[in-house]
Amino acid sequence: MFRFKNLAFLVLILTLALTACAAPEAEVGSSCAPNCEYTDMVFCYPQLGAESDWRTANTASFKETAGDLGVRLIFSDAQQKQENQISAMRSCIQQEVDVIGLPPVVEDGWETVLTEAQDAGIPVIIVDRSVTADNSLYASHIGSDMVLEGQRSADEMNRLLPDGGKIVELSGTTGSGAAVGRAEGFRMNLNDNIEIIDSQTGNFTTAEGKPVMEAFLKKYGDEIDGAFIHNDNMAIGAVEAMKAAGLQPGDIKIVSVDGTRGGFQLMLDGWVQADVECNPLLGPQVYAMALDLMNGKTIDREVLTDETVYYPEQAGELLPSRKY
Ligand code: GYE
Repeated sequence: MFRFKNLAFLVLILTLALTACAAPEAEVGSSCAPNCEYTDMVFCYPQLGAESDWRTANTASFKETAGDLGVRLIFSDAQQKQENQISAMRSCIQQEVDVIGLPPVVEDGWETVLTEAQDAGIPVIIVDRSVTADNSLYASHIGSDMVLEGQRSADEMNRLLPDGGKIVELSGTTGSGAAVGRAEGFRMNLNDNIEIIDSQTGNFTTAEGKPVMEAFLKKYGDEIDGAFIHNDNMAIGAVEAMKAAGLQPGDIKIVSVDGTRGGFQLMLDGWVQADVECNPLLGPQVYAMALDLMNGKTIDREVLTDETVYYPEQAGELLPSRKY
């Protein structure tokens, strides 16, 4: 009896010691798991800004889908400032939301706030652009393969300038996953006889794209054979600058990215020769994954959007049915 008591005591002490040493685990599923429904979900989306038509369509996708499904959406607009996104995330953590979707304005600097979310047991889905933080700090990434978009853009430029030439690059927001990936992929596939003579950011906006192209035209005159432009909104600005400088459609071959209605119109008017698709309509997919996370289901750690390239010949037929 005495011996048994001793053994039981030892087991108790060992159990307590082991529990105390165990690493803290992220919460698995919500209290409604495994039967959570969309109407149980509070979803936080600290949107990065409203810089482009792509972004407007992305925001609409999250708002409309939330309405359709009955998800309670906490939405904010960070006006392209990382510190605003971080404070919006902190406010969502305080409100104990179920899941956070983060479209990060830039790649770096997310470790601290992602750790805070993890410690609070709130899973984060990185949406659209990527982060450099270790992937143990977030649940998954859903978005486009930006490197592939850059490679496709280079393939088009190679086709448009078979004898080589000089090109300029109008890049997206400095340090953003979209700009970094597209620049990298583009350089991977670009033919050796095509030289990138300059590269400047237009921050993904029409307003900033225009003066960048104006400056390129002033500096290089008719030396420029082509332009790789990281999104359609900057292409709209660049074309305004080209028109003002007296250029005609096709004088400078343009490859753009996104596939928005604005980009399609530029193709119809002859200014853009290829538009590499980037799909902003991610709401349904992201909410479905968020629900799986609430229900404690296993999810894919990386989900890349299936995309294509659009050409001027298709633009007229497709434009009326384009959603963004
Ligand atoms: O291409 C651009 C937007 O991150 C993929 O951001 C997105 C990019 C998109 O401003 O238009």
